Amino acid sequence: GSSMVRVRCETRDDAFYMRKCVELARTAVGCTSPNPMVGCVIVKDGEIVGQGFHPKAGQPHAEVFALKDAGSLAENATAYVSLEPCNHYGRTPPCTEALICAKVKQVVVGMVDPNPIVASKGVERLRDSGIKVTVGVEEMLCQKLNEAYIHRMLTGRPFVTLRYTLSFNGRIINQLGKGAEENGGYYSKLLREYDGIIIPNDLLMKISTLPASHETGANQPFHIVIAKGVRSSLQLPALSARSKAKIIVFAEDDIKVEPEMEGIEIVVLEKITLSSILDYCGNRGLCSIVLDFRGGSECLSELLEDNIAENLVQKAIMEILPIWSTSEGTSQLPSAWKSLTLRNLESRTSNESVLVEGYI
Ligand code: AOF
Ligand code: ZN
Repeated sequence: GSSMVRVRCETRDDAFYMRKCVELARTAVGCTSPNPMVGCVIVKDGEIVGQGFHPKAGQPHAEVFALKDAGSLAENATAYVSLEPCNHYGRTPPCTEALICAKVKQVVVGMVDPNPIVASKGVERLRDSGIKVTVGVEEMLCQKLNEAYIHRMLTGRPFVTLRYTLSFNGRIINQLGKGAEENGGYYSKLLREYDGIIIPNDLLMKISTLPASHETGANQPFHIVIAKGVRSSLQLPALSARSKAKIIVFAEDDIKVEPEMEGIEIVVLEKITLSSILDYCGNRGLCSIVLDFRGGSECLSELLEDNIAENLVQKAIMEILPIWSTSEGTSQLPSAWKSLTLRNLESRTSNESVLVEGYI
């Protein structure tokens, strides 16, 4: 009999190689902060001859790994980078010089680096040395990849994602959907991706361990504990086996935190507000934070009630569960948010739940 052969043809244009860069960059998800995730491929005669990504702040940039991988084949090749190559001496030397030294003939850039010490200077340097530079290929994809990094570069504050779970009868509840916290679950992945998670003190009593990502090899987020109204001492739940003791406690008094652990940072503020928390965390190098809104937390409701809180939150993730909740407690977002809508909605459905996310 005859058999049919299907060949999937993918046009290998600039966008194709840029998507490859983004894919490479994402291999370091959760590991690069406060630096961005960056991927780079070197292409010669339609073939990828070198590739690399930025693994971690302090380590070489994506371009350096890709050029090393390509070796002498980089000469007269085209380099694709998801972020503008840097032109400054930071923890590592400038990537523009590495590209010039390797004699690449063209550089295709996903997006300009919002970092004021780079911003377009990398592109200028390359052009001045006679390299052809194209900017803005798959730009939206590259921006989404580093939405947290970009936000902190532009505002000084971390990118904040509000997360909550809705019941069938439309209440914000405390529990999460089945599997959400396990390896591969959306909550576990979220915690791998974000630098910190805010935990209010009135939730501490209801949980046995501090939340952790269960993804293999995941970096764990800072636990940002809000001890609002706590006057003398605060009892922390156990750290889960995967957690690291990366804990920042915000208090309004000189409180004692138990159990005593090395590395706990206690920050005393005259008045705890979402903006004061975010200012501190932004300075501290955190680029992204999950504001995990659990039903029944008055502490979180108060934080979000703050008049300007709505401008401080960039994204919302809602998990909708088919269960009926009879528990008392907070069931609505603060009315101060009434003028807001969500943009660019995306959803995912499983048998157990629906996940909806959108930008504020
Ligand atoms: C690139 N390629 O892969 C990355 C870039 O302290 P450093 O030396 O690592 O510099 C950090 C800054 O460099 C960071 O804020 C951002 O502007 C840029 N990151 N640039 O060309 C990369 N990670
Ligand atoms: Zn660089």
